[in-house]
Amino acid sequence: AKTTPTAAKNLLTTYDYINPKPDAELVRKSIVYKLIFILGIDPKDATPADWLNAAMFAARDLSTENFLSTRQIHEKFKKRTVYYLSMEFLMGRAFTNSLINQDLYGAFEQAFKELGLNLADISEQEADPALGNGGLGRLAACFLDSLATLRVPAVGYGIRYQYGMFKQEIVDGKQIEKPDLWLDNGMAWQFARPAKRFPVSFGGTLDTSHYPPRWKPAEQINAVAYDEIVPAFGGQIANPLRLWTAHTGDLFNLASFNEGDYFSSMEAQMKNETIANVLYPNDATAVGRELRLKQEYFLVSASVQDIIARHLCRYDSIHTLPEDVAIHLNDTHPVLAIPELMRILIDDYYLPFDQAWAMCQKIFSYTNHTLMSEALEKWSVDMMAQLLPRHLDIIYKINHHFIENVVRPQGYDDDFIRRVSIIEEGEQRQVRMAWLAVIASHKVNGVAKIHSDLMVSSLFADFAALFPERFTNVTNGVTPRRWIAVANPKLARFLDKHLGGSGWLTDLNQLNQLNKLVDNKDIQNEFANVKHAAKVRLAEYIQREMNITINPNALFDVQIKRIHAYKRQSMNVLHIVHRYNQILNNPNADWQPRVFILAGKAASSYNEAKQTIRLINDIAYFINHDERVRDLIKVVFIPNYSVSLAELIIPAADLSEQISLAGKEASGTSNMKFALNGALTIGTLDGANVEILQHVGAENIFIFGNTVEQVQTLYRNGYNPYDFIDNDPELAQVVNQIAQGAFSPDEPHRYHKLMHNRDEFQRYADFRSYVNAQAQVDKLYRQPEKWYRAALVNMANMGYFSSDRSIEDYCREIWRIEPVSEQELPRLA
Ligand code: H53
Repeated sequence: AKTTPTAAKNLLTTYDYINPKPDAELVRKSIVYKLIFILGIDPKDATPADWLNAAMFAARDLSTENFLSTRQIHEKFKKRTVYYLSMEFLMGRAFTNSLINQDLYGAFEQAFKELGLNLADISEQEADPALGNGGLGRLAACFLDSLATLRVPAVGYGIRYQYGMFKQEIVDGKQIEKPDLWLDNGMAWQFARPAKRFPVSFGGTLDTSHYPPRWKPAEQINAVAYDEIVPAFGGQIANPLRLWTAHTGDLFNLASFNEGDYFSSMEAQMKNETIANVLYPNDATAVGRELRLKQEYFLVSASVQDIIARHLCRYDSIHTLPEDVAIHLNDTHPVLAIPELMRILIDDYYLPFDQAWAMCQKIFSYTNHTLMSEALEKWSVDMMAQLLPRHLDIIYKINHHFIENVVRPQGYDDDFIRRVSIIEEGEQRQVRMAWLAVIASHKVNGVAKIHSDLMVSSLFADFAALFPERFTNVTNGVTPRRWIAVANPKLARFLDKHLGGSGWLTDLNQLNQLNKLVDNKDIQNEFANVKHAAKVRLAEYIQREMNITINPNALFDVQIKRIHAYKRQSMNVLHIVHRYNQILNNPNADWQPRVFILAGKAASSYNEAKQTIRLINDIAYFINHDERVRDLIKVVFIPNYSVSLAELIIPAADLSEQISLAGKEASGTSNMKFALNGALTIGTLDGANVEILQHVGAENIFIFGNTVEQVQTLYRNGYNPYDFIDNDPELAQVVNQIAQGAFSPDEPHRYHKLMHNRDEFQRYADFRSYVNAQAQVDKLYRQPEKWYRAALVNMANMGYFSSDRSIEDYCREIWRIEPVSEQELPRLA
């Protein structure tokens, strides 16, 4: 039972205890105090990492009151809350972001100066928590920033993986995966909550002789919470990101230990701790392994139990849950939350099935992030029966209810029923998680217009016939706090100056005002200087870390994202080699120097992606060492792509490569970050590129390649890559060079398969149009006035792509959530 001393109770119900903004002196004292009394380190002996930890504790103190009072406001006004469930959160470093969001950067900078240290260097010590793979995880992080900034009552739920995304090293051109020990230096930013723990059960048997059936699980482990503060920009509000870790201390078998059997004393403990151990390194591909299923259930079981506990603190009945709670499913990964909530409502609260189901349909909503069949999660019925027998039983009941009460009454035939059934029949029966998500949710959204349209016309066409009103679009967005203020401070100052203050940071449509300045030569030059400074900063990094010299006056052509065949990094390579050939053929022509920068990780089991990385590195080595090329081409593959590397690279880009095959990239989000930082896009009519084109105008973007319709026609007619290779001698030359070992003389056939596969993603069909678009890029870059004008137009029209707009859409159309109002905010003393 909780006991709250009266004095403390008063403290938490009045708001006058909120700190005034500290000055540099107070900050300095606080940092030194933390160093001595929290970390137990003598300032004389402190390393930069120690100073960082001390400063993070000091900064955390300054958001903790906001964090606690935000919770109080939500309780006091019974604010309907959205719970965002995601297997991935790619938060990036927390420290600088929190200082900027709380307007404390200046005070900390000054405090460190007085200590004889440099804030920027200290910030570099922070580990970048890579608890995600790519776009989906980073989107979740941008959304948390916007949710807090817009004062939306929201909690993120995820897993606190011991090992995040692996650390990528490049050895002899090949990707090597090393463990990422992000917790090694401590994690000052998170509060451990040892008292917040929920049991999570697995396996065992289901006794159906009772109603409700009794699940007798075979194992149980505890999920324990860690809370990370997500501070709003502009202070006052801070929301939690709650990350679960597996606690297995009670599984330690003291009896066997005492008998000297050390290994078996720890066996159960070790087996179960693996649950929160490591993130599966697959992006947009399903894995289908038992441990992954366990992880997914671990996340949702702990989160749903916590959500119900929070609800019952405010209301004395479970029946009000749908008024109080919205649960959002970030892709199918957390879809087991549906049968888990059903189980609790039926088995623990004795609700009838129909009533529990009606509640679920009000509570859940689901975002689909991909149409690619290999990414759609399906779990074998056998595996589920083993691991989660009660949940499988509930899924059968949901399916039965859906088919008998929804589908059949509308007169659909057996073939249709087979297609929409949650259970896929076949040699191995499987549970289709996306189907379950659609059937249980009141809203299902795609992440860009073209993707949402395709979702309704292809993947979910049958469901769209059943419930058309359920489907909607929310185009993705990115937070300008991280992607301008943190990543590109010089650009932020430029915008402050020309937009009359920093209002754009929370109202990105203000960038519109730049439209009237785009022809101003001084402003173009000023922006060109901002860009140049970012390019110098990146060039220094590449020199220092990779010992490669690049020229900051060259055009920086950048493709950074997960390595995946559909994203077509290998088509980028075709263009590089083609350009190399052209330069050798015609060395005295007036070539535009270019630096090709690529970065990204390949899933450990994805051979083609790993080969692509090796090819890029082989080509980089070969071309960078060919003296005939001089400085006209440089190729750099920067290892270990991460959020913090993106913060360094994106501001420095002139050209943003968004070249996926049309219809395959659901949205993309780096496309938005680049344009926001004044890079021009070369891209296909895919994902959010289509909307970027609409916003910036066709003169300010390089669009090429086949449309979705053309791609589908090619597939339908039996796509043959040689139709394109054989008809384009320059393409044939490039393909043959790579396939026959021009860049891998030690192993001539290394890339034969990569070049001569069935070209599933139609690189060869789009090659010529890509090369032509690249020629247009060179031409425009040679006219700096036109280029920087176009860059400014891009920035000016990016307002729509703020994640604040996305979150406003979700709140209005999907979650029906109201932010904390001005009146509900505590008054500052
Ligand atoms: O989600 C991004 C999209 C992007 C899409 C990506 C994604 C993942 O990162 C992981 C799994 C998945 O199904 C999709 O590939 O196009 O921008 C955020 O919506």
